[in-house]
Amino acid sequence: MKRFLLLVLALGIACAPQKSEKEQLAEQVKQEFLHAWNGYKQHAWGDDTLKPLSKSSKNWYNTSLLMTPVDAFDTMLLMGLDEEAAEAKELIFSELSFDHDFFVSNFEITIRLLGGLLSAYEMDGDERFLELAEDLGRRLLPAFDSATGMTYGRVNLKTGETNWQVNNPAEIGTLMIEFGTLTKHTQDSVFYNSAKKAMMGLYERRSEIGLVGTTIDVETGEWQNKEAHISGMIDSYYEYALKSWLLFRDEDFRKIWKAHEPAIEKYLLDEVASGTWYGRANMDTGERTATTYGALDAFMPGVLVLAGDIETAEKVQESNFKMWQLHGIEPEGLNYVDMEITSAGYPLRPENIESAYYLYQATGDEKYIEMGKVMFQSLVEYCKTEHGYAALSDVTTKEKSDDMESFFLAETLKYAYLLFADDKVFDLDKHVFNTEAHPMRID
Ligand code: DMJ
Repeated sequence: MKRFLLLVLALGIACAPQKSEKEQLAEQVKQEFLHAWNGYKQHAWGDDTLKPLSKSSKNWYNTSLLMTPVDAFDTMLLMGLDEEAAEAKELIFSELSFDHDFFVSNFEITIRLLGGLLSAYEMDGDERFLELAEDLGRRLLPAFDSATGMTYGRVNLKTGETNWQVNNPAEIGTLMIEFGTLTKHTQDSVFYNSAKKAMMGLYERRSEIGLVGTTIDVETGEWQNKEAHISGMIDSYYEYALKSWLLFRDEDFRKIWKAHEPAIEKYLLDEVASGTWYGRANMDTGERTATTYGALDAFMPGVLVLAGDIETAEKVQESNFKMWQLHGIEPEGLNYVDMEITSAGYPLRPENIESAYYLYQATGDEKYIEMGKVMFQSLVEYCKTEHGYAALSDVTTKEKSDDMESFFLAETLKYAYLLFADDKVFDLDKHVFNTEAHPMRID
């Protein structure tokens, strides 16, 4: 009898479902998320972000706007971290107020906080998230008050004063998903219409060859810097043109994307010996101005997947991964012709892993899991600290800096988790991610 029981036990163990490598990786990402969140809890609770080396905290402005908890909340829900989500929620409802007399970045506050509150509302259903989002949205509206409809970069949350008249396409054109979703839930069209007007204002000022530059005066509509690229200061304008169409099915957004897509391919896409990259060019002539690429540019394969151009997406992602492997973790800037670093930091950015996630969703090719695994493991190896995760000031020396951006929890670990997790965890076909990885439901 005893022998029989032992046999049954042994068979039971042998038949117990083994966790696949992907499931194990997803679990590891979740544990690393918890490690980073616990660092925030221990040393930065109630403030905007954790300073992981000095074990302290910092605020963006003179009062905390709870950047990390709001940005991280929907990742917790996706990971099934219900206890952590409940404590973040309690903190948000007891502490978060936007009634402050200081200027904020309209773009950053929109993508991180407005986006975070709206996805929290859609996923959790608590009306208080929507109330906060609406209050914030109304306080940001004065930023749209310019002669062209394009937004000022900074707005005072209490007085509605604005400044930062010379703004850039990313900050003007990365508001539609959040303000459009706010209209959907409040039925007040002012949000959708304002964000659309800002985006159309930019689109109407594209060059004859279909590109936009780096900075523009929102009162005069004159371009101040005419360098075109897909990097920081322009990047998510293109992302939002396509995604706004997918989310709202408004043909005007498709028109914007379709006007820019061929120009980006013709003048910015660059096939050289080291791979396929995006360079920089003059927006009027298309003449190459620089061959620099970097961590921020790495978002493009993800957008190309949504646009249906898998072939280009795959080629650029090969280059993205090459950039990552050059020093074991990607630099902020790289000259892709001589492969020399132009900017050595790594602030825990998500874009490379994000693109691997989209490509895996589209192709099912295991090589994207392998890429994600390498990227995730190097994050753990080089950026993990005793009390969280730290940015690198130099990817060649791996020297750390005292900073853990909220997008590490909102985006980097979310995309890593979703790349490895079971498909049932999240349905990409029914959502559009804002540029801070906050999912908005398509319906
Ligand atoms: C995030 O705030 C967003 O992804 C934005 O579009 C670009 N910068 C960071 C991540 O790199």
